[in-house]
Amino acid sequence: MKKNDTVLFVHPRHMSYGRDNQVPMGFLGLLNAVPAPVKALFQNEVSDNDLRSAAALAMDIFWYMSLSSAVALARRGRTVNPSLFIVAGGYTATVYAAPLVQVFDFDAVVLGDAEGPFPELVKTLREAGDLHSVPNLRLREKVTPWSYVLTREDYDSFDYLSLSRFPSLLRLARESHRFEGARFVYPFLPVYKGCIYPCDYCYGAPNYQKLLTRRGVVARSPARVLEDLRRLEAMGWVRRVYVVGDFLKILSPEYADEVLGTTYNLGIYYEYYEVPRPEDILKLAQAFKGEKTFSFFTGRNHAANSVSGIRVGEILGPARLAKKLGATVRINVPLDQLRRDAEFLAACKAMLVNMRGMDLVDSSLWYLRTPDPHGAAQEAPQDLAWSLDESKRRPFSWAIREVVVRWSSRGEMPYKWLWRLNTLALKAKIASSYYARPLRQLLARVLGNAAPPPAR
Ligand code: B12
Ligand code: SF4
Repeated sequence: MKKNDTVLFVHPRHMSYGRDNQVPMGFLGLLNAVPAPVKALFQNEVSDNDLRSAAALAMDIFWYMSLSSAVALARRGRTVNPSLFIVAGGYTATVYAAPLVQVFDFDAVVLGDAEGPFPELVKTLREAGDLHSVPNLRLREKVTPWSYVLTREDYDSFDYLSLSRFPSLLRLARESHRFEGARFVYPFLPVYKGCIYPCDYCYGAPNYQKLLTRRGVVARSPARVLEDLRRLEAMGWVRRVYVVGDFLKILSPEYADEVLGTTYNLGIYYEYYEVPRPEDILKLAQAFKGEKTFSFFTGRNHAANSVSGIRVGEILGPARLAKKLGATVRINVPLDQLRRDAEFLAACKAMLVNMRGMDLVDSSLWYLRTPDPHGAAQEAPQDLAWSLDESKRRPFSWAIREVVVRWSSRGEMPYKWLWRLNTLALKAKIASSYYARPLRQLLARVLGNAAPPPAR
């Protein structure tokens, strides 16, 4: 790699998912830390010329839905520019590191935390050094020691918020803050990585996190989080910040007090992983002066079940308090659980009549391939074929989502209507699933069939 060569950062298209504008926080952190000229693009912006003039192509394969697009872009990159160095990182890249370098066109995958290894990789490439000295690398013929683990010091020193190196994301982000409402583009606040809950369907769970990053929970210092919030405030155009990670529950009360013991001229979107105490709602409502959205999980998502049961009923109390404080309330229901769990279905139906003015969100479980003791997907070849296929699939709901996402980004009213319609549709889904079972039983009895077909 020559001294002035560019590293092309590309966020791959999520084939089966209409939310390409969500970019992993870590991608931005690495982009801002790389000691080389960079260009950052969404996949649909990449031209052959970009690929030809770059020395390295770096992609996140964080969510599995980007897998097939990333593989296709790597192929295109290799064809257009055979000497291009192609590298990926993120949860899904880690799990599929071996096939990505052995079967597809990737030269390297950074395993686990990349804050240390990735800038070092770029430096080594620029100096034409020996890649085997860079930790956490899956290369074609070798795995370098997986010795880098993110520390608080490194976490604090990284900048996960600056968008100056990614102009198209900056434009989208600014647009998304023209209106009220949680549009989920930017900024996601980095507070901690990992998780304490043992949800067996999530890479955040301690046993999987250990396999995929070799560590437990790591948090930034509260002073650094506070500094980031002040930075966002100073930008002027940022109306709200997204906190996806219930630090009130997962980190110490002192930590929360240090971050929230002041006020911010910002709004907040916050996901509670467990039923919050009233003070956990009040603290946030007092600290953030702008618009607020509080999101509550029921069922088997975000620890609610693995820790303490379904708790649909318990969520309504805190949700009402949040509403009273002027927040938009989102109740997340894993609709796929309704099919399997009659008790949960009954609890959800009872909840419907009590959630006036609250939004309902489908939080069905998402795909995860179990990592083996080396952090690789078990039964990798079959899994990979399945994942590639799955990440290419474009269900009908994808098309609807594409249209809706575009429409809702046009203004305040379409966005509000979108949520109302979505809530109505999901309510209807719960109610109809609830009545489908007794109806099927009745039908079976009328038709004289002793064994009714099982509920789907
Ligand atoms: C925060 C979060 C989100 C946020 C992401 C915010 C953001 N912009 O980063 C939001 C809410 C947007 C989100 C959405 C979704 N998420 Co999510 N999310 C998480 C969560 C809770 C934490 C992720 C985290 O800690 N990031 C920390 C940051 C700082 O680091 P990082 O971004 O991981 O980046 C590091 C590495 O990944 C790597 N890396 C990343 N990019 C690159 C690029 C290169 C070139 C390199 C070298 C390295 C690299 O290096 C970085 C530095 O170390 C995890 C669960 C968990 N506790 O881990 C689930 C998780 C990652 N999400 C998951 C899923 C499935 C989803 C959704 C599909 C769910 C949904 N209902 O919509 C969507 C998909 C969004 C999309 N558009 O595609 C799954 C992923 C499983 C999988 N294999 O796909 C997880 C593991 C949860 C689960 N249930 O299993 N999520
Ligand atoms: S609480 Fe959420 S982030 Fe933590 S392990 Fe469970 S699903 Fe993953």
